[in-house]
Amino acid sequence: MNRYLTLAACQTGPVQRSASRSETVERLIHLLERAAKAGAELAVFPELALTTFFPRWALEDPREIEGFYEQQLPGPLTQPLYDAARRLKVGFALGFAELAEDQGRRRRFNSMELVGADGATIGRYRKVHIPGSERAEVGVTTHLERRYFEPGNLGFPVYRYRGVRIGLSICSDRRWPETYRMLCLNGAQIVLIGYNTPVVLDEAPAQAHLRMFHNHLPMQAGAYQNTVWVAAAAKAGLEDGQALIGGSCIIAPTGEIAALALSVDDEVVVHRADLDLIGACQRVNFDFARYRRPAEYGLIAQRAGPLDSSALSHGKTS
Ligand code: CDT
Repeated sequence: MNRYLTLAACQTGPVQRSASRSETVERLIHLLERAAKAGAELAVFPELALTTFFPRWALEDPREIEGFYEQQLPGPLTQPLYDAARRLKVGFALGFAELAEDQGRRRRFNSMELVGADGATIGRYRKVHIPGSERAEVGVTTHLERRYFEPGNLGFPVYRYRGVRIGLSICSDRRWPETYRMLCLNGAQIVLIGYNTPVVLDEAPAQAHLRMFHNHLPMQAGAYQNTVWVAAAAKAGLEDGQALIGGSCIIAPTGEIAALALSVDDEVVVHRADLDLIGACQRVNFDFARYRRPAEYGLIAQRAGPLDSSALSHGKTS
């Protein structure tokens, strides 16, 4: 018999700088209620879901900067979301800015927490691929994530939720094949992703029309090549003057988009994920034991470098 887990990608519209944590948490609870009503068993919220995407600014005031981070999850202002998970019996993954204490040193990570249907924390992921710069260049609106976060140090952990193996990943991570590869080699059956992607990056304005294509392309490829379900939630819309793409979606191990958000506002997309599709897709294309050729990959690695006609001649058939 097939096994299923019903997934919800809970996209949010913009979270303006003026919004209080309590207001934002109320919005997230409302989305979780909508997800539960649609039959969802596990929901994903965006990257940095509790605040505006503050790395768009070169902030200087340490107290102001600290206000964007969570020192404790759940804390007094976020506890109602964890209570809602328990009340609704729906787990969630939540992106947030993490201020961690490590051997007397304060460390900042762009993190995502997985919470069970009982409202208890299951585990955490810290974003590995931190894009952008540390310093704003004059005349260039730079994506400044490296000013605020260090690369994650937890690797690519996989956690169990209702017996299903769940991996987490954050925004820029979704563009890297390594993310899906590592999570799936670690056993993930579902990858949950949160993101904030500007429509226009001043470093690459000519690619603005490709932003949605480049959003879905790596997630569909990652799902297909690793035979995994992907659920991805955007923070979308015009946030503090910067437009963020939507396109939240649920992607099958076939690489097909099974459900897609249509707005750039608060929206829930739901799909009942058939977990047996993972094995079916593996058997067709990626049965490692039968089809993988690690010895041949080793040869290719040795040959990498200046083009060598003697190496090429090995491949000749005549
Ligand atoms: N938040 C995040 O990682 N955003 C990046 C865009 C900036 S790349 C300089 C993304 O991959 O969508």
